[in-house]
Amino acid sequence: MSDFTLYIGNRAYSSWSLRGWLACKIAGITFAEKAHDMAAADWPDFVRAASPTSKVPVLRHGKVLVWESIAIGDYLADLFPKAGMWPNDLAARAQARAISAEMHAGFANLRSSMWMNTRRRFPGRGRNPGSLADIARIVALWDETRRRFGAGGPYLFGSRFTLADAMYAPVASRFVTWEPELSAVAKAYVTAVWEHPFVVEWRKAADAEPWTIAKYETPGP
Ligand SMILES: N[C@@H](CCC(=O)N[C@@H](CS)C(=O)NCC(=O)O)C(=O)O
Repeated sequence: MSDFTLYIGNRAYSSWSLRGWLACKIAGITFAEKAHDMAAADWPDFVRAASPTSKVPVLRHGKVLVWESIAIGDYLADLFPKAGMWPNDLAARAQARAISAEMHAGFANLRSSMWMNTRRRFPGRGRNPGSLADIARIVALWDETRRRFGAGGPYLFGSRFTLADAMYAPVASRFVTWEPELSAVAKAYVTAVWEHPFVVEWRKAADAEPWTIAKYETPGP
């Protein structure tokens, strides 16, 4: 039996859950998934029992509990150094950590105006000065990272899908849903992430999920 359990919310909407789940997949571990509907009446009980912050994802590994998506990635990268979860080259690794931290800490306007819904398309919606400024910064950092470190493959650091890609996978999903204007490099990167086998597996599981949350199902005014 697996010694790892990952607690997550709705696969269609929970972008942080996707990041933690991708970290587990990149690490190559076998893990149990405990998913729960964030709109269910007993969600507060579920999340309070699972997580010290009442947020998901949370990874339990035996007696070790790790919360915060970025910390889950780092824990697994320390545990499995051969998995290559961060790039090996020091400059690339610094870039990967910096852009991952930037994602973890920022882009609040994009996150609130263009939420993740892997099942839906709202082309052209969600655009406002704040979300467009966040998108411009993300496109700039993707363009720069791909140009400096991306040779040899379609991901931010080339052929290997790293924790930095895991951090930005929900953004790629948002861009599929909301279809903002993107550079050619950013468009190609979105397609590569959307078609990555781990992301396809997550999307299929999201499609099969019986839960919907009404406020994430329409694009708003
Ligand atoms: N900074 C946290 C964010 C986690 C987070 O906000 N998770 C959301 C789901 S995507 C959550 O659990 N929200 C609790 C709730 O809605 O009750 C991380 O990186 O894991």
